[in-house]
Order: sequence, then structure tokens, then C-alpha cells
Amino acid sequence: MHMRKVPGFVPASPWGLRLPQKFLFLLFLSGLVTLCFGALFLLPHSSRLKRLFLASRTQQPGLEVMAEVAGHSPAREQEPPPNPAPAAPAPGEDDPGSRAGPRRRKGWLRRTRPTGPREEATAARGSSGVAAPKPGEESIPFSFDFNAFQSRLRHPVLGTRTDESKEPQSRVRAQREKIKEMMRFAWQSYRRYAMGRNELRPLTKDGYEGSMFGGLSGATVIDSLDTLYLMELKEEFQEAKAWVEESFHLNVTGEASLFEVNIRYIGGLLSAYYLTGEEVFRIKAIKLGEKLLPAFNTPTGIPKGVVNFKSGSWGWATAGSSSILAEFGSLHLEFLHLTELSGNPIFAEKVRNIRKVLRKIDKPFGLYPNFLSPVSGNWVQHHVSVGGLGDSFYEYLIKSWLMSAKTDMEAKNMYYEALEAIETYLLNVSPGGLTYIAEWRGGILDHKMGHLACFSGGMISLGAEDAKEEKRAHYQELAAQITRTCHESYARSDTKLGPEAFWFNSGREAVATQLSESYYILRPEVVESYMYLWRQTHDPTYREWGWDVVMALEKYCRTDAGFSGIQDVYSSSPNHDNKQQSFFLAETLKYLYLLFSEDDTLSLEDWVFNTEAHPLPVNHSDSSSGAWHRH
Ligand code: DMJ
Repeated sequence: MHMRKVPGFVPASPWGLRLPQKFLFLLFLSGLVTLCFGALFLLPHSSRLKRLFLASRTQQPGLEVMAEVAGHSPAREQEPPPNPAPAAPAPGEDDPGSRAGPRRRKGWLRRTRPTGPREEATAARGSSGVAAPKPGEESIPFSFDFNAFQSRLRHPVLGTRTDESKEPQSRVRAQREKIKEMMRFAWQSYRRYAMGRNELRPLTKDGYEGSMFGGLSGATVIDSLDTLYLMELKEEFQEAKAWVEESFHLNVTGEASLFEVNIRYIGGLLSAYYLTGEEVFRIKAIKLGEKLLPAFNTPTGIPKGVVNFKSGSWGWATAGSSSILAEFGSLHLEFLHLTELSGNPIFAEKVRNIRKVLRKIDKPFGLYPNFLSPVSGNWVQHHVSVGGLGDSFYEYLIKSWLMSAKTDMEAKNMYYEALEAIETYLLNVSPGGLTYIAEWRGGILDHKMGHLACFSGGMISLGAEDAKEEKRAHYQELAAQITRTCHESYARSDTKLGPEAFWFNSGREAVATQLSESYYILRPEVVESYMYLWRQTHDPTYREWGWDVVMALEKYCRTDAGFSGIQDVYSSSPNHDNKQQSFFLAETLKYLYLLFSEDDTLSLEDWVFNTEAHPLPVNHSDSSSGAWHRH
């Protein structure tokens, strides 16, 4: 066809486009291509596109557990970033922890809801029990073998219950049943008036959050899980578990106590997992553990006491504040298990570094002061206490030794060295013959013991057996004497419950000297020691003393809507403080129940209790997992 040339006219292309149009079209096309590749490679959360376009990761054969964790990389494949706290799921976005994993444990556990997305997920698993990743989900192969773990336990978790038919034991069974009833009442009151809140206020019949948990809720639920399981409160356990699955969200942005979140939430979730094999507990524990890691970003690696869930940052603005021995010294048990269950070595590394700092630092007379600067790594002041601020640091040394199946020699040595120093400088006997552990302020003694320090009878008893031979009987006797003193602090009150602190001064012994120390907030430490002393000695005195506590709790602390602390143990009609502490369900009632149980119920050969009484298993395996590497 002939085309006529017109001056000033640009001819169209064969597709009918003129040159400038063609240029614009090509420009648009190349922009589109750049955009696509940009989305594929540059955007940080483009995992779904990546999966579409890039080769999918192959599953490792033979792995027992396939956890579906968005945004988490298996440690052995990829070193975690220095500050690996992952982005919390956006509101409305599915929290990976709520997807229940494979269930391997036969027993009374059942699903709360017979049908639903979780059942679909379960159905999607093959006969191997390995879940295929859902479209759009990142999968993480993970090799924790729950069946193998269970098979290594020396005793059935809940014991053999051989006492049921024996006549002399029937009173014990009735006592245990009574404590179970108290737990049921405490739980049901909480569920009725405060479900999902952190703790119950039984007088006002509502809940409250407190300021320790950074916006996390449900402290009582998490703290109760293993006690409900232990007591075979099946319906109640299912209620608690369903709440964790459906309502326990980690996308919170407040400031939390690293210690409290660790001992209550991480400890509670880990125990619930080890008791049941339910994936939801394992995944939530790991995800929450990751949120705690920014607290360790200090010049020394000694964590700050407070972690900011929003920024995750450690601020130089608060650099002056010191970290507390009992807080940074009570992470070891849980963090080793986080590594064991996640395959991520970072948790174990963090607590091993704390150990290293404490090992190296100069200790006045072999004592560990309560405050340490996370910036300089120096002690901030010389206050030493086996009660508040110091307590569970010592507890975690001996329990690290036991939890490692007696292989962690460093923990063992540190514990017995510390105990020697405590005995030399802090231990006293009152004129009335009561043995107590005083507090030390740069060489001056405060002749008082806090209620919190009363856990030490149990701790010393627990560690007596592994001391040097010539010390064993001595430590067992020391444990008994300290426990007797703590019992006296209860026996000398009108309510038969003990005060927050008691003194040995001016002829007054084992009593509080002011109203501000006369309260009792449902604390567990004294019954905790009764439980350990009972298991070591089988002296019926400890059960008698424990039963006195049960009666006193019923008389003075039980209200219409749960249990409450009291303001003055020396009053025969004390006012209530309107708080049912979550540790009452986690610890006080659990230790009481164990005091009236057979020794193979949560046997001390298989379990150590964290400082919130959550049982964590002894490592009976010779696994080469990062958690148990020697250092
Ligand atoms: C609990 O939260 C823990 O036992 C902690 O170690 C100290 N005190 C309370 C209970 O008294």
C-alpha cells in the first residue's frame, strides 16, 4: 500500500502506534517488570511471592515435628539476627501459635471444639504426623521428638497412684481431694469473673492486669495449666487450653518484666507442652521467648529487668539502672528448654553468657550482691539476700545441675560455693534456737527473713544429696531447721499464716515488727519447703504443717468468689487484699497437692520445678542439641 508522506507528520508503526506512543508503552512495560522483581526480591515480607517463584524448600526426611511458624528460621540453617524479635502478627492476622500441631499423647486430652480449622490442619497431616504447610505459610522443619522424650521419663508423669486402696492412706487421699477442690474453686472463680485478665479480684469480682506483663493477658490461665493437668481437672484444663489457642495474643506493645514473663508465661507454656505434647504451647513459648531477646542487647549481655515489646530496644536513657540478681539469674532453666524445643541456640547462648559474667566477677567474701550494672558488669551495691532480689538465682544454680542430669558441673560448683559463703556470713541461730538466714548490707546484718527466703529450706534439702559426703547430713539438718523457723513464723500468728517478713530482735523472734510487713499474699515458699522436706524425709510433721496451712487458707483467705490475700496475719478477722495471685494456683496449691501425693507424681528424678513451680524435665537424653552442649 502506498503511503503518502505529509510534512511534519510522524508515521505510525506497523501496530498502529506512533514513535512517542511506542516509547511510552515500552517505558510502562519495563516499569512493570521492575515492579514485579522488586516485589519478589526486595520486600521483606514477600514470602508468599517467593514461594510462588522460587524453588520451594524441601522437607528434611525423618523429622518428627513440623512446626508452622511464620517468620522464623531454623537455627541450624541460618544464624539468627542479633535482634531477632519477630514482628508480632497484626491484629486479625493468624498467630501461628494458635495452630495446634500433631498430638502424640494418648490420654484424657480432647479437643474443645469437635470441628474447625485446627481439625482440618490435623487431618492434613500424613500418617507420619508431619504437617504439610498450608498455602501461604512458611514451614520450619524441627526435630524435637516428643515420643522419645516421653519414653525417657523414669516414672509416669502423674505417678502410679498405688496408695488408693490402702486404708492408712485414705486420709491422705481425702486431703489431696480437698486441695483439688480448692484449685477448682480458685479456677472457676477466676473463670467466672476474670477470664482472660491477668488475675482475679475476688471481692470486687473482676479482673486486673497489673503492670508487669507488658500487655500480655491471662497470667492466671498460663500459670494454672499444669496444676489443672496434675490434678486431673479435665474440663478446667480444656477451658484453659482453649483460651490459649483462641485468645492468648502475643502482639502486645507494653513494657514487661523479663523475669515475670519468663517464670510465669514461658515456664507455664513449657510445662504445659512437656506434660501434653500439644504444639500450641511449644509454639507460643518460643514466639514469646523471641520477644524477650532484645532485653539482652546490653554492653555486657546481662539483661535489663524490663523489656519493651514495642520498640524491642534497650535505651541508654535507662543505662544507669541496675539489673537484679534474682531476675537475670532465673532464666537458665527456661531458656535452655527454649533452645531444646526450637532448635535455636540463641536462648542458651544468652543465659550461658550471664553465667560467664557471674563466674568471672569478683564476689565479696564469695557472696553475690543483689544489683549488677548491665553496662559495666560491676556490682552496684553490696546488699546480699536469699530472700527477695537474690532468692531464685541460688535456686536456679542447683536446679540447673539437676536439670542437666548432673552434668553441669559449673552450676554445681557455683551453688555449693555460694551456699558455703551464705552459711559463713548470713546464717544465724536466735537466742530461742531458731536458725535463720539474715540479710547482709556491706558487712552489717539485718536480722530478718522475708517470706520469700523460706523457699531456701526446700532448696537446701534438694541439694543436700549431691554435696560433699561430709556435708550431706549437715545440709539436710540445716534445711529442716530453716523450715522449722519458717513454720514458727506461721505458728506464731493468729491466723496461722506467715507474715511477709519476720525479725529476730529484742527478744521477739520469727514475728513481723510492723504492720507493713504483716500481710500474707497467698505466697507458696513455706509449703514449697514442706513439700521438698516431705519428699526427702517422709517425716509426717511436714504433712501436718501443710494441712494447718490448708485449714488457715480456708478460714481466712477463702471468699465467696475466690481466694484472697490478707492484710494482717496477726488479726483474727483480717481484711482481704482483694487479690488472687496467679502464683497461688501455680505454686501454693500445686505444692500442697504434691505434699499429699506419692513421690512418683511429678517425680524429682524426672522434673525440676522452675521458680513459679512449673515442672521442666530433666535432660535424660544424650542429645547433642544446642541446649545441652557443654561449655
Ligand atoms: C513467685 O512468683 C515466684 O516464686 C518468685 O520466684 C518469687 N515469688 C513469687 C511467689 O511468692
